Amino acid sequence: MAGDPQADCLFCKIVAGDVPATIVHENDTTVAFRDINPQAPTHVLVIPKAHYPDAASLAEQAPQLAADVLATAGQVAAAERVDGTGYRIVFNTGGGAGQTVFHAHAHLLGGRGLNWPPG
Ligand code: DGP
Repeated sequence: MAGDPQADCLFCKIVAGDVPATIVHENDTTVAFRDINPQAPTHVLVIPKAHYPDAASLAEQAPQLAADVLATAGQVAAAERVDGTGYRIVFNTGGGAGQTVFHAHAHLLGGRGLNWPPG
């Protein structure tokens, strides 16, 4: 069923506590943890606890949960004190765009200058 945990999903394992992560924020529906390969001084991944393979399917099938992910990202940005200088929220969607983990996640990037367009 949509949203159910997937046994072979790394981020479902982080949600379950079966894979360790540096969690910076958690609520009933979302978890935020530091990226293992940070691309900025603040690089936090914000995920829904439920499994959806990408941002588009999340928004289509669970729009309130997509909103929760964005709200959590904003709260983490404030807690990390990058809200004043600006930050970026990125959803890589599809392998051609660099998505490697197929559990929807927002990259929250901040703490340095961010170029546009992104690479
Ligand atoms: P993407 O390439 O957009 O699918 O982003 C996946 C991100 O997940 C990537 O920046 C690296 C991060 N990542 C991969 N494995 C782990 C892990 O085991 N722990 C943590 N904290 N991050 C991971």
